[in-house]
Amino acid sequence: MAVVSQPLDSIPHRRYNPLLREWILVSPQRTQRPWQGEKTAPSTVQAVHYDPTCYLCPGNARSGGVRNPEYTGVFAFDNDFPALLPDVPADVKPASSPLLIAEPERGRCRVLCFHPDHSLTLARMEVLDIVRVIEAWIVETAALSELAWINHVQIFENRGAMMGASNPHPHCQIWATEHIPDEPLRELASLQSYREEHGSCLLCDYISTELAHPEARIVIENEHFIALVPYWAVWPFEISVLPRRHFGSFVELSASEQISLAEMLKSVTTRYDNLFEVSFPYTMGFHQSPAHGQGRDFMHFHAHFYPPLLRSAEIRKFMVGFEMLGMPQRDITAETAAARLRALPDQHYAG
Ligand code: H2U
Ligand code: ZN
Repeated sequence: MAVVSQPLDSIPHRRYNPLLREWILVSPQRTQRPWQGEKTAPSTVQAVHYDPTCYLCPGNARSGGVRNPEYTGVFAFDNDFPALLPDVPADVKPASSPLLIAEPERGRCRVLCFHPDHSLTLARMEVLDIVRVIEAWIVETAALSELAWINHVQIFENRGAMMGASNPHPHCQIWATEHIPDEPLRELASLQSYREEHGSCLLCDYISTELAHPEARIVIENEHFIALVPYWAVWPFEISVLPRRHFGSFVELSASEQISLAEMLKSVTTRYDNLFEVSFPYTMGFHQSPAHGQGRDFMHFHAHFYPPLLRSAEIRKFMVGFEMLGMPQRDITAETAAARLRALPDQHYAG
Protein backbone atom coordinates (compact mmCIF):
# COMPACT_ATOMS: atom_id res chain seq x y z
CA MET A 1 0.00 0.00 0.00
CA ALA A 2 1.46 3.36 -1.07
CA VAL A 3 1.84 6.10 1.54
CA VAL A 4 0.42 9.41 0.27
CA SER A 5 2.68 12.31 1.25
CA GLN A 6 0.61 15.09 -0.39
CA PRO A 7 -2.41 16.52 1.47
CA LEU A 8 -5.37 14.29 0.65
CA ASP A 9 -7.72 17.24 0.25
CA SER A 10 -6.25 18.22 -3.10
CA ILE A 11 -5.54 15.04 -5.05
CA PRO A 12 -7.61 12.10 -6.26
CA HIS A 13 -7.01 9.12 -4.02
CA ARG A 14 -8.71 6.01 -2.75
CA ARG A 15 -9.56 5.10 0.81
CA TYR A 16 -10.12 1.67 2.31
CA ASN A 17 -13.25 0.69 4.21
CA PRO A 18 -12.04 -2.01 6.65
CA LEU A 19 -15.60 -2.85 7.73
CA LEU A 20 -16.76 -3.80 4.25
CA ARG A 21 -13.27 -4.48 2.90
CA GLU A 22 -13.73 -2.30 -0.14
CA TRP A 23 -12.14 0.85 -1.58
CA ILE A 24 -13.77 4.17 -2.30
CA LEU A 25 -12.50 6.81 -4.71
CA VAL A 26 -12.19 10.41 -3.42
CA SER A 27 -11.90 13.28 -5.92
CA PRO A 28 -11.72 16.52 -3.90
CA GLN A 29 -10.47 18.52 -6.90
CA ARG A 30 -13.89 18.01 -8.50
CA THR A 31 -16.19 19.85 -6.10
CA GLN A 32 -16.66 22.87 -8.36
CA ARG A 33 -18.08 20.99 -11.35
CA PRO A 34 -21.26 22.50 -12.84
CA TRP A 35 -24.62 20.78 -12.44
CA GLN A 36 -27.33 20.96 -15.08
CA GLY A 37 -29.03 17.69 -14.12
CA GLU A 38 -32.02 16.83 -11.98
CA LYS A 39 -32.99 19.05 -9.08
CA THR A 40 -35.41 17.54 -6.56
CA ALA A 41 -37.87 19.69 -4.64
CA PRO A 42 -36.78 19.80 -0.98
CA SER A 43 -39.05 18.45 1.75
CA THR A 44 -40.06 21.16 4.12
CA VAL A 45 -41.00 20.79 7.76
CA GLN A 46 -44.58 19.44 8.06
CA ALA A 47 -47.21 21.62 9.71
CA VAL A 48 -50.05 19.05 9.86
CA HIS A 49 -50.27 17.28 13.25
CA TYR A 50 -53.05 14.90 12.22
CA ASP A 51 -53.74 13.87 8.62
CA PRO A 52 -57.07 12.07 8.12
CA THR A 53 -55.66 10.38 4.99
CA CYS A 54 -52.46 9.09 6.70
CA TYR A 55 -52.47 5.34 7.30
CA LEU A 56 -50.13 5.73 10.28
CA CYS A 57 -51.97 8.45 12.24
CA PRO A 58 -53.84 7.31 15.40
CA GLY A 59 -57.39 6.10 14.83
CA ASN A 60 -57.06 5.92 11.01
CA ALA A 61 -57.71 2.86 8.86
CA ARG A 62 -54.64 1.35 7.16
CA SER A 63 -54.78 0.36 3.51
CA GLY A 64 -55.42 -3.27 4.46
CA GLY A 65 -58.52 -2.16 6.41
CA VAL A 66 -57.20 -2.60 9.98
CA ARG A 67 -57.76 0.50 12.13
CA ASN A 68 -54.89 1.94 14.22
CA PRO A 69 -55.64 2.40 17.92
CA GLU A 70 -55.76 5.95 19.34
CA TYR A 71 -52.12 5.47 20.37
CA THR A 72 -50.43 8.14 22.48
CA GLY A 73 -46.79 6.94 22.47
CA VAL A 74 -45.09 4.55 20.08
CA PHE A 75 -47.14 2.05 18.06
CA ALA A 76 -45.81 -1.14 16.40
CA PHE A 77 -47.70 -3.46 14.06
CA ASP A 78 -47.04 -6.24 11.55
CA ASN A 79 -46.43 -4.74 8.10
CA ASP A 80 -49.59 -5.23 6.01
CA PHE A 81 -47.40 -5.71 2.92
CA PRO A 82 -44.47 -7.72 4.31
CA ALA A 83 -41.44 -8.54 2.17
CA LEU A 84 -40.93 -11.69 4.25
CA LEU A 85 -43.30 -14.27 5.67
CA PRO A 86 -42.90 -16.56 8.71
CA ASP A 87 -44.27 -19.60 6.95
CA VAL A 88 -42.54 -20.61 3.77
CA PRO A 89 -42.11 -24.24 2.60
CA ALA A 90 -38.73 -25.55 3.81
CA ASP A 91 -37.50 -26.63 0.40
CA VAL A 92 -37.76 -25.39 -3.15
CA LYS A 93 -37.75 -27.40 -6.36
CA PRO A 94 -34.12 -28.44 -7.06
CA ALA A 95 -32.48 -26.28 -9.72
CA SER A 96 -31.48 -27.72 -13.08
CA SER A 97 -28.01 -26.14 -12.79
CA PRO A 98 -25.57 -25.45 -9.90
CA LEU A 99 -25.55 -21.86 -11.17
CA LEU A 100 -29.24 -21.39 -10.47
CA ILE A 101 -29.20 -21.24 -6.68
CA ALA A 102 -32.21 -20.29 -4.56
CA GLU A 103 -33.38 -21.04 -1.08
CA PRO A 104 -36.49 -20.14 0.94
CA GLU A 105 -36.16 -17.16 3.28
CA ARG A 106 -38.41 -16.70 6.28
CA GLY A 107 -38.87 -13.50 8.21
CA ARG A 108 -41.14 -10.99 9.86
CA CYS A 109 -41.68 -7.34 8.96
CA ARG A 110 -42.88 -4.77 11.47
CA VAL A 111 -43.64 -1.06 11.28
CA LEU A 112 -43.04 1.21 14.27
CA CYS A 113 -44.64 4.66 14.53
CA PHE A 114 -42.40 6.92 16.62
CA HIS A 115 -45.09 9.36 17.74
CA PRO A 116 -48.79 10.11 17.19
CA ASP A 117 -47.96 13.61 15.85
CA HIS A 118 -47.82 13.38 12.04
CA SER A 119 -45.66 16.54 11.76
CA LEU A 120 -42.72 15.37 13.87
CA THR A 121 -39.33 13.91 12.92
CA LEU A 122 -36.54 12.59 15.17
CA ALA A 123 -34.93 16.04 14.91
CA ARG A 124 -37.99 17.77 16.33
CA MET A 125 -39.08 15.16 18.89
CA GLU A 126 -38.40 15.53 22.62
CA VAL A 127 -35.43 13.47 23.85
CA LEU A 128 -37.69 11.55 26.24
CA ASP A 129 -40.00 10.62 23.35
CA ILE A 130 -36.97 9.33 21.42
CA VAL A 131 -36.10 7.26 24.52
CA ARG A 132 -39.57 5.67 24.16
CA VAL A 133 -38.64 4.78 20.56
CA ILE A 134 -35.35 3.23 21.74
CA GLU A 135 -37.27 1.23 24.36
CA ALA A 136 -39.52 -0.04 21.55
CA TRP A 137 -36.45 -0.99 19.46
CA ILE A 138 -35.20 -2.98 22.50
CA VAL A 139 -38.57 -4.73 22.93
CA GLU A 140 -38.81 -5.54 19.20
CA THR A 141 -35.21 -6.81 19.06
CA ALA A 142 -35.75 -9.02 22.13
CA ALA A 143 -39.09 -10.43 20.95
CA LEU A 144 -37.97 -11.16 17.40
CA SER A 145 -34.63 -12.61 18.56
CA GLU A 146 -36.50 -15.11 20.70
CA LEU A 147 -37.78 -16.85 17.60
CA ALA A 148 -35.45 -19.81 17.08
CA TRP A 149 -35.44 -19.33 13.29
CA ILE A 150 -34.65 -15.59 13.32
CA ASN A 151 -30.95 -14.72 13.11
CA HIS A 152 -30.89 -11.00 12.40
CA VAL A 153 -33.03 -7.99 13.31
CA GLN A 154 -32.62 -5.02 10.96
CA ILE A 155 -34.12 -1.74 12.13
CA PHE A 156 -34.13 1.07 9.55
CA GLU A 157 -35.77 4.39 8.79
CA ASN A 158 -36.30 5.75 5.29
CA ARG A 159 -36.72 9.46 5.81
CA GLY A 160 -38.14 11.67 3.06
CA ALA A 161 -39.64 10.97 -0.34
CA MET A 162 -36.16 11.16 -1.93
CA MET A 163 -35.19 8.03 0.02
CA GLY A 164 -38.38 6.15 -0.80
CA ALA A 165 -40.31 6.77 2.41
CA SER A 166 -43.94 6.12 1.57
CA ASN A 167 -45.25 8.46 4.24
CA PRO A 168 -43.96 11.49 6.20
CA HIS A 169 -45.46 10.24 9.49
CA PRO A 170 -42.46 9.50 11.80
CA HIS A 171 -41.88 5.74 11.57
CA CYS A 172 -39.32 3.03 10.88
CA GLN A 173 -39.39 -0.54 9.65
CA ILE A 174 -38.05 -3.69 11.28
CA TRP A 175 -37.22 -6.71 9.17
CA ALA A 176 -36.21 -9.86 11.04
CA THR A 177 -34.69 -12.54 8.84
CA GLU A 178 -33.72 -16.17 8.95
CA HIS A 179 -30.33 -15.42 7.37
CA ILE A 180 -27.98 -12.60 8.34
CA PRO A 181 -28.17 -10.19 5.36
CA ASP A 182 -25.01 -9.59 3.33
CA GLU A 183 -24.10 -6.12 4.67
CA PRO A 184 -23.97 -7.01 8.40
CA LEU A 185 -22.50 -10.40 7.47
CA ARG A 186 -19.57 -8.67 5.72
CA GLU A 187 -19.09 -6.43 8.76
CA LEU A 188 -19.14 -9.43 11.09
CA ALA A 189 -16.54 -11.24 8.97
CA SER A 190 -14.24 -8.17 9.05
CA LEU A 191 -14.72 -7.68 12.79
CA GLN A 192 -13.98 -11.36 13.42
CA SER A 193 -10.82 -11.52 11.31
CA TYR A 194 -9.56 -8.19 12.75
CA ARG A 195 -10.05 -9.59 16.26
CA GLU A 196 -8.24 -12.79 15.36
CA GLU A 197 -5.33 -10.82 13.89
CA HIS A 198 -5.07 -7.96 16.43
CA GLY A 199 -6.83 -9.30 19.53
CA SER A 200 -9.06 -6.21 19.67
CA CYS A 201 -12.23 -4.79 18.11
CA LEU A 202 -11.84 -2.97 14.80
CA LEU A 203 -14.43 -0.34 15.76
CA CYS A 204 -13.03 0.15 19.31
CA ASP A 205 -9.61 0.76 17.70
CA TYR A 206 -11.17 3.04 15.06
CA ILE A 207 -12.88 5.11 17.78
CA SER A 208 -9.51 5.53 19.58
CA THR A 209 -7.90 6.63 16.30
CA GLU A 210 -10.62 9.24 15.72
CA LEU A 211 -10.61 10.47 19.34
CA ALA A 212 -6.88 11.15 19.03
CA HIS A 213 -7.74 13.80 16.37
CA PRO A 214 -11.27 14.93 17.19
CA GLU A 215 -10.95 17.93 14.87
CA ALA A 216 -10.69 15.65 11.83
CA ARG A 217 -13.94 13.71 11.38
CA ILE A 218 -15.85 13.75 14.69
CA VAL A 219 -19.07 15.77 14.44
CA ILE A 220 -20.63 15.31 17.90
CA GLU A 221 -19.56 13.62 21.13
CA ASN A 222 -21.69 12.95 24.18
CA GLU A 223 -21.35 10.83 27.30
CA HIS A 224 -21.74 7.42 25.64
CA PHE A 225 -21.78 8.01 21.86
CA ILE A 226 -19.72 9.55 19.08
CA ALA A 227 -21.02 10.69 15.69
CA LEU A 228 -18.44 10.97 12.92
CA VAL A 229 -18.09 11.07 9.16
CA PRO A 230 -16.16 7.83 8.63
CA TYR A 231 -12.78 8.08 6.89
CA TRP A 232 -14.22 5.80 4.19
CA ALA A 233 -17.65 7.51 3.90
CA VAL A 234 -19.37 7.08 0.52
CA TRP A 235 -22.36 9.42 0.85
CA PRO A 236 -21.44 13.13 1.03
CA PHE A 237 -22.68 13.69 4.59
CA GLU A 238 -22.67 10.08 5.77
CA ILE A 239 -22.43 9.65 9.56
CA SER A 240 -21.72 6.64 11.77
CA VAL A 241 -22.93 6.71 15.37
CA LEU A 242 -20.74 4.55 17.60
CA PRO A 243 -20.99 3.76 21.31
CA ARG A 244 -17.77 4.29 23.29
CA ARG A 245 -18.40 0.97 25.07
CA HIS A 246 -18.09 -2.32 23.21
CA PHE A 247 -21.45 -4.09 23.14
CA GLY A 248 -23.44 -5.77 20.41
CA SER A 249 -27.13 -5.16 20.58
CA PHE A 250 -30.03 -2.94 21.59
CA VAL A 251 -30.86 -5.25 24.50
CA GLU A 252 -27.49 -4.43 26.10
CA LEU A 253 -28.02 -0.64 26.25
CA SER A 254 -27.95 0.70 29.83
CA ALA A 255 -30.55 3.27 30.91
CA SER A 256 -28.05 6.13 30.62
CA GLU A 257 -26.86 4.87 27.21
CA GLN A 258 -30.46 4.95 26.03
CA ILE A 259 -30.71 8.64 26.96
CA SER A 260 -27.31 9.36 25.39
CA LEU A 261 -28.36 7.61 22.16
CA ALA A 262 -31.64 9.54 22.07
CA GLU A 263 -29.73 12.83 22.48
CA MET A 264 -27.30 11.77 19.76
CA LEU A 265 -30.05 10.85 17.28
CA LYS A 266 -31.70 14.20 17.90
CA SER A 267 -28.40 16.10 17.48
CA VAL A 268 -27.40 14.30 14.28
CA THR A 269 -30.80 14.77 12.61
CA THR A 270 -31.01 18.41 13.79
CA ARG A 271 -27.64 19.22 12.21
CA TYR A 272 -28.72 17.44 9.05
CA ASP A 273 -31.88 19.59 8.85
CA ASN A 274 -29.85 22.72 9.57
CA LEU A 275 -27.36 22.01 6.77
CA PHE A 276 -29.69 23.12 3.97
CA GLU A 277 -32.65 24.21 6.15
CA VAL A 278 -34.89 21.40 4.94
CA SER A 279 -36.20 18.17 6.41
CA PHE A 280 -33.05 16.23 5.47
CA PRO A 281 -33.67 12.88 3.74
CA TYR A 282 -31.70 9.78 4.68
CA THR A 283 -31.77 6.07 5.21
CA MET A 284 -30.53 5.18 8.66
CA GLY A 285 -30.32 1.89 10.47
CA PHE A 286 -28.60 -0.08 13.19
CA HIS A 287 -26.22 -2.99 12.95
CA GLN A 288 -26.37 -5.27 15.94
CA SER A 289 -25.23 -8.79 16.90
CA PRO A 290 -26.95 -11.78 15.36
CA ALA A 291 -29.87 -13.11 17.34
CA HIS A 292 -28.44 -16.48 18.37
CA GLY A 293 -24.86 -16.38 19.42
CA GLN A 294 -22.82 -16.46 16.21
CA GLY A 295 -20.59 -13.42 16.03
CA ARG A 296 -22.09 -12.04 19.24
CA ASP A 297 -18.70 -10.98 20.67
CA PHE A 298 -17.52 -9.45 17.41
CA MET A 299 -20.26 -6.97 16.60
CA HIS A 300 -19.81 -3.41 17.89
CA PHE A 301 -23.32 -1.92 17.89
CA HIS A 302 -23.62 1.12 15.58
CA ALA A 303 -25.89 3.20 13.37
CA HIS A 304 -25.27 4.26 9.78
CA PHE A 305 -26.86 7.40 8.35
CA TYR A 306 -26.79 7.43 4.54
CA PRO A 307 -28.16 10.78 3.30
CA PRO A 308 -28.27 11.45 -0.46
CA LEU A 309 -28.01 15.27 -0.55
CA LEU A 310 -24.83 16.70 -1.99
CA ARG A 311 -24.55 20.42 -2.54
CA SER A 312 -27.94 21.87 -1.75
CA ALA A 313 -31.46 20.79 -0.84
CA GLU A 314 -32.11 20.09 -4.54
CA ILE A 315 -28.92 18.40 -5.71
CA ARG A 316 -28.46 14.80 -4.71
CA LYS A 317 -25.70 12.31 -5.28
CA PHE A 318 -26.46 9.52 -7.72
CA MET A 319 -24.76 6.15 -7.35
CA VAL A 320 -24.49 5.53 -11.08
CA GLY A 321 -21.91 5.15 -13.84
CA PHE A 322 -18.45 4.37 -12.47
CA GLU A 323 -20.02 3.63 -9.10
CA MET A 324 -22.27 0.91 -10.51
CA LEU A 325 -19.57 -0.52 -12.72
CA GLY A 326 -16.39 0.26 -10.79
CA MET A 327 -16.42 1.48 -7.20
CA PRO A 328 -18.06 4.16 -5.03
CA GLN A 329 -16.76 7.70 -5.46
CA ARG A 330 -17.17 10.99 -3.62
CA ASP A 331 -16.09 14.58 -4.23
CA ILE A 332 -15.95 16.46 -0.91
CA THR A 333 -13.70 14.76 1.61
CA ALA A 334 -15.00 13.21 4.82
CA GLU A 335 -13.04 15.92 6.68
CA THR A 336 -14.77 18.79 4.82
CA ALA A 337 -18.18 17.20 5.39
CA ALA A 338 -17.43 16.73 9.12
CA ALA A 339 -16.24 20.34 9.49
CA ARG A 340 -19.43 21.65 7.87
CA LEU A 341 -21.70 19.50 10.05
CA ARG A 342 -19.70 20.32 13.19
CA ALA A 343 -20.04 24.07 12.60
CA LEU A 344 -23.85 23.91 12.51
CA PRO A 345 -25.99 24.83 15.54
CA ASP A 346 -27.51 22.14 17.74
CA GLN A 347 -30.83 24.06 17.74
CA HIS A 348 -33.27 23.21 14.94
CA TYR A 349 -33.65 25.98 12.35
CA ALA A 350 -37.46 25.70 12.50
CA GLY A 351 -37.45 26.25 16.28
P1 H2U B 1 -41.68 3.14 4.35
O1 H2U B 1 -42.18 4.54 4.49
O2 H2U B 1 -40.22 2.99 4.75
O3 H2U B 1 -42.02 2.55 3.04
O4 H2U B 1 -42.47 2.24 5.45
C1 H2U B 1 -43.86 2.15 5.48
C2 H2U B 1 -44.27 0.69 5.56
O5 H2U B 1 -45.63 0.65 5.97
C3 H2U B 1 -44.20 -0.03 4.22
O6 H2U B 1 -43.31 -1.12 4.33
C4 H2U B 1 -46.26 -0.42 5.35
C5 H2U B 1 -45.64 -0.51 3.98
O7 H2U B 1 -45.68 -1.84 3.52
N1 H2U B 1 -47.69 -0.16 5.32
C6 H2U B 1 -48.56 -0.97 6.04
O8 H2U B 1 -48.11 -1.93 6.66
N2 H2U B 1 -49.88 -0.69 6.07
C7 H2U B 1 -50.45 0.32 5.37
O9 H2U B 1 -51.65 0.56 5.45
C8 H2U B 1 -49.62 1.15 4.47
C9 H2U B 1 -48.15 0.95 4.54
ZN1 ZN C 1 -49.81 10.50 10.14
